Amino acid sequence: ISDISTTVNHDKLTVLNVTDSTNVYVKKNLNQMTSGDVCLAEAQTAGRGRHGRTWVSPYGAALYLSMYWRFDGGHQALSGLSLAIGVAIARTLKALDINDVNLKWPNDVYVSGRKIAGVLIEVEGQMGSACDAVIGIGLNMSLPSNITGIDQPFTDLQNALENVPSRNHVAALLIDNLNTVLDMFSQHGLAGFVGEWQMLDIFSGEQVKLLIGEKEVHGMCAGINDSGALLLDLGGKLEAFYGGEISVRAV
Ligand code: BT5
Repeated sequence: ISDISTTVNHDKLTVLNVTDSTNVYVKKNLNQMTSGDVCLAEAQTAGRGRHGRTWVSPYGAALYLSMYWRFDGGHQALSGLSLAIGVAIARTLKALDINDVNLKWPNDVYVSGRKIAGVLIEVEGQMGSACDAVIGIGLNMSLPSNITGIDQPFTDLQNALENVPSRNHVAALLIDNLNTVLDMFSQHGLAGFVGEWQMLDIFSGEQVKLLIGEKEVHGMCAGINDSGALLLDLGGKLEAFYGGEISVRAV
């Protein structure tokens, strides 16, 4: 199978057969990209998660998608972007009639308590000036039953639905939702998505522990703010926690 690149109404769609990572492909071709351009692949040999983790990417079993978007406001214009992208993925799953969809701060998408999709956003550009964002999404469709290497509960569309829609259909829905969300996010930031995100929050109102490096903080999940920080109720006092190397666990 050969790689294909097509451009319709300025939207470029590149479909690769096997690549290391669709995010890497977009980053290598930044100077040919305009906002909304997409790269898809059948398989990734070095699919990446955050903080050097691996995204298991078997052939033909999932969507491996990266969208390019240019932000004029510099890095601070991107705060909360991964949460807005989570909303775009949740809308896509709901449009496919999957109801038990949840988001976990900052970037995981769950169906019936199992991870179905992840988001990796990589940003290039100087502080303070316009920057280039590569928004990578892995969305499991029909993973092989003997799959190994995923060290947490996971699922795919095949598990969640009786009739699995075509990958093209899912890709088109996702790309449409991403464009809608990114158009609004570029103008108004995360504010317009906070309510929807909180409705989907897997830990809403629950006691959790945050692991911040060596430190642990216990509190009750109280949603997010307009910058995308996680709000924890620490016994009557709300505290905001910003991204980086923080993970949230149930207690
Ligand atoms: C993520 O990282 O969830 C971001 C994943 C982004 C993948 C896309 S695919 C297209 C684009 N190109 C890339 O190279 N990457 C992006 P993180 O939150 O660090 O989660 C990683 C963890 O998820 C792993 O440590 C495993 O526990 C789990 N995991 C790995 N592969 C998985 C899969 N296929 N399905 C569900 N969970 C998986």
